[in-house]
Order: sequence, then C-alpha cells, then structure tokens
Amino acid sequence: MLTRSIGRLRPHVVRPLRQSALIGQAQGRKLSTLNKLEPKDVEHFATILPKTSILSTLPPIHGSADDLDPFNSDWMGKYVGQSQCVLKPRTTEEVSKIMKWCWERRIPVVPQGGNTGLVGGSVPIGSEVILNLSNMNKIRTFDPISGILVCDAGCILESLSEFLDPHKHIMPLDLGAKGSCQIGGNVSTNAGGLRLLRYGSLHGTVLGLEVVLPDGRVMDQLTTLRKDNTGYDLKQLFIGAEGTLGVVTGVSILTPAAPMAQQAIFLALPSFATLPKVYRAAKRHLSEIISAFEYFDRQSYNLVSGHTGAKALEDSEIGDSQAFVLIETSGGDANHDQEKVNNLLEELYEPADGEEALINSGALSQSADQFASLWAFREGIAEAAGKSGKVYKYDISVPVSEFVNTTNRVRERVGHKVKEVVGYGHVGDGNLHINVIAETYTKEIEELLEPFIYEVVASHRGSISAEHGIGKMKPQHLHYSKDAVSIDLMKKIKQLFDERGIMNPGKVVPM
Ligand code: FAD
Ligand code: 2HG
Ligand code: ZN
Repeated sequence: MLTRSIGRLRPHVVRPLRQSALIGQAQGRKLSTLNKLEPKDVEHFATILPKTSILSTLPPIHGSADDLDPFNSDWMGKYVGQSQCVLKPRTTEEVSKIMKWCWERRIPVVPQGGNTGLVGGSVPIGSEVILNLSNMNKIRTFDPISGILVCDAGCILESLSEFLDPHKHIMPLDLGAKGSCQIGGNVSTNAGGLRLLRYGSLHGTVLGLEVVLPDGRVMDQLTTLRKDNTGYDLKQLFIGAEGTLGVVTGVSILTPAAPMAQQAIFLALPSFATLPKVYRAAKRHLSEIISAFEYFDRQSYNLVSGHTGAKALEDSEIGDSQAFVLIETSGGDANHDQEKVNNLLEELYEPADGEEALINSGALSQSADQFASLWAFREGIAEAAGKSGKVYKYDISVPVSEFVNTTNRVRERVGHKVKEVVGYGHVGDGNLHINVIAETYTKEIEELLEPFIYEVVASHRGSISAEHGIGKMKPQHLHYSKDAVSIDLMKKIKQLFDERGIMNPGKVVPM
C-alpha cells in the first residue's frame, strides 16, 4: 500500500551564488565596434535615474566593485562579467531614455531580471551596462473575469502567484527559481517549468508585451486581447529572445483559475523501463486532471536526500528503485480526483496484463504541506547539484525512451573525471536535464562533453535547449538544432532590430 506519512522535507530556497570561476573568456560578438562606458555616460544616467538606482565604479558614483559582483556573476558562478555600471530603472520611460542614450553612444547593454538563467545570458561577456529590471515591479491591472494580468516585467514570479492567490487564480508557469526570477526574464527565456504540460508555453499564454527597442522606441503591444489576427505577431519574437532584440518592460498574461483540488503522487519505480507504461497509464486514468509528470533518477534522489536530509519515502520502501516520478493532479473535485488516482494506483500495482507491478512504492500528499514538500524534493535537485560542485548543465529534448540511454552515455564519456552525473526532467514535455557535477570547471571536461552531447541530441533530431535558452553557452552549437536557413533568418532579424549590435551582444545568435 502507499504510505501516507510524509512531511519531513525542508522548503527549497533559491539563493544566487557568488563565485568567481570563469569558463571561456568574452569572445564572439565584436564588442570592439561598441564604445566603452565613460564617466560622462554615468553622469547622463544620473540625470535619468536617482543615484540610488545606479551602481557604478565610475564617477560621479564611485561605488565599490564588490557591490557589482552579484550582478556580474550568474547563478552557477560559471559566467562572470566586468560591468562597471548597473542601472535600475523604475519606469518604461526611464528604460527608453537609457536605451536611447546607449544607442546613440553605441554602448552595449545586458537586460537582467532575477539573474537565475542557466546559460550565461543575463551577465555581460565584457563590460556591458547591466539594465536590471528589479525596480519595475508593479501590477498594472488584473481582470478577475478574464484572468488577464498586466504587470511590469520586473515582478518576481512568486510575488505574482501571491497576488493572484486571493483572486483564486494561478500563474500559468512555475519553476524552482520562482522566488528570484522575474516575469520579464521568464518571457525572455520562454521558460517552461513544471506546469507546461497543463497550461502550455508562454507563446500561448502571453497576450501582449511592451518592449523598449534598442534605439529607445517603445513598442506598445500590451493588449489584453485573446484574438488578434492583424498581421505579423511581433511579440512572439521577444518571447525567448533572451534580451537580444529589446527590453521587455510590461507583460500581459492569461492566468488560469486556481484548481479546487490538487494532489502530488510520488512513485518509486524498479527501473526506468517501466516509466513509459506508468506515463501512459497516468495519462489514461488522470486525463484532464494531470498537470505535471516529472522524472528523476536514483542519483538525483540520493543527491537531494544527501543534501537536505529529506526523504520522500522510507529507505525500506525505496529499496533499489532506480527511477522516480512525481505526478501532480489539478482538478475541481477532490473526491472525483481521488477516485481517478486510486484507479491509476491499482493498475500500477496490478497491471491488467498480469505483468509485474510497475512501481515499488509511493506516497500521496495528504495536506498542502506534504504537497509542497514533495515538490520541494523535485525542485531541490538543481540547488543540491550546485551545492555539490561545479555543474555543467544540459537541457535537451530527446524522445522519452532515450532519457536513460542518453544520461548513461554521458556518464560513460566522463567516467571518473567528475563527481556525479544526474538525469531528471519534464517527461510530459520530452525535456531531459543532465547535470554533470565536477570539482571545478575545466576545459578538459567541457571538451569531453561538448559537442558530444549535442551530437547525440542531433542524432535524435532533438533540441540542444529545451527550455533554458542559448545565452552565451550555445550560440556556436545552434546548428545542431537549427538549419542554415533558420540561422540566417535569425541573424537578419537581429540586424533589423539592432543594427548597432548593442543588445546583449554575444548571446543567442552565432557570429
Ligand atoms: P535572467 O536570468 O535575469 O535573464 C535570462 C535572460 O533573459 C538573459 O538573456 C537576460 O538578458 C534576459 N532578460 C531578463 N529580463 C529581461 C527583460 N525584462 N527584457 C529582455 N530580456 C530580459 N527554466 C525553465 O525554463 N524551467 C525551469 O523549470 C527552470 N527551473 C530553474 C530552477 C532553478 C533553481 C534555477 C536557478 C533556474 C531555473 N530555470 C528554469 C532557469 C531560469 O530560472 C529561467 O530561465 C528564468 O525564466 C530566468 O528568469 P530571470 O528573471 O532570472 O532572468
Ligand atoms: C528544473 O527543471 C530546471 O529543475 C533546472 O529546469 C534544471 O538545473 C537544471 O539543470
Ligand atoms: Zn526544467
């Protein structure tokens, strides 16, 4: 029988790391055609923003370089820039004035949200100005009838969820970095996350955007229309552009009604071999109430358990289970949903074809706390990996049947040169995360992994970036997932919006 006694897990907290390792010095984009920041630029910024909204080592601010460190370094401590100036505008007008000045002076700019990105897109490759959106954090409107929320781009995802809670609505996306990431960053990376299976991608739920273009003009497409077939849908270009085409300053997004009943089901499987059957059975039995189906391997389980001391099940129930699944249901009636879950569990323990049980054991959340604890276990993998060492992160789309083969090929490839390789991901979206944890970042390990992993992905016609983006990490590998014609068009679009190349140079588009 499923155990119902869980609740020893600690809540997951996302904290930016401040480390100084640097892989691959700034290269790529021709930063030389751009101008270096001078004191006169900072003086001008001080006419647009109060001095408290400017961090700079240059006069007239004369700040300390240490104050800029958290903005220059990414969440993994893998990418480190040398910006001498961070600007924190409060309004779209301020962003527009800053961009206009930078455009005229040819000064490169990196838009930055919560700085939780995992591909080095949010930090400079050289000394670009950092335009940090954290002071743009106002809700503009919310319509409880349609569920349409309009807000500033710098609103933190979790704050938006908290705002919606009393209105009985939820954000259509959720991710482990919710306490730090911003909706503008989510849009700019087209973040996927844990609810994509149910609510789809931001390409569908974002209804409108307000964007400051590289030359300072404001593109106002902040509509609240669900239907609008008036020509090219320009806002789609900014969803996933990673700050290379403009600065997203406002977002209009469709928020779903909050489910009346939710449950988390944690399952321990003898091996990955039974997972496809479990997934199919879950889809059949749970149909409209399934809202997430997440997988992680034994190495991931041990990592989180070792790091937090948490256990999703007793050791005796886990036994030598090699694969774990977290299923979430979101429905309108707890009794009705429970019946569906019971039918599913019955089939998993006693398959109709008389085969062996598909699962070893499992746990069902019985309270909001237990629900949160089970999710914290899954969401804690990235943080636990970061606490164990330096992490090479691969975020790929391959057929679900290839999840374990692909992870094992990476394990064999790196052998004892690294501490651990863990595999986990969003089964419902065919998205596998492979985290390779090493003592330190080295060229030797990087060269073992790349392009090896991308070649494996390409052999399945998969994606080298399922949800985290391209950033600084992968422009040179884009061809593994995009053909030459597509890359050529991407370059032309970049040129059209940003012919001076000041917007987040060296990111996404290969040279
Ligand atoms: P940043 O990291 O600040 O920026 C990301 C990119 O967007 C950069 O290129 C930046 O220049 C650009 N950008 C940011 N704001 C703007 C703006 N207003 N206008 C224009 N460009 C902008 N990602 C997923 O997809 N799914 C997950 O499940 C997931 N889980 C995560 C869990 C953890 C613990 C962590 C650390 C990260 C996770 N991520 C995940 C990656 C990351 O959190 C997301 O990509 C997130 O959307 C980034 O938001 P941010 O505000 O931190 O953006
Ligand atoms: C997740 O699904 C995130 O937990 C992070 O996308 C993945 O850190 C990673 O590799
Ligand atoms: Zn993910």
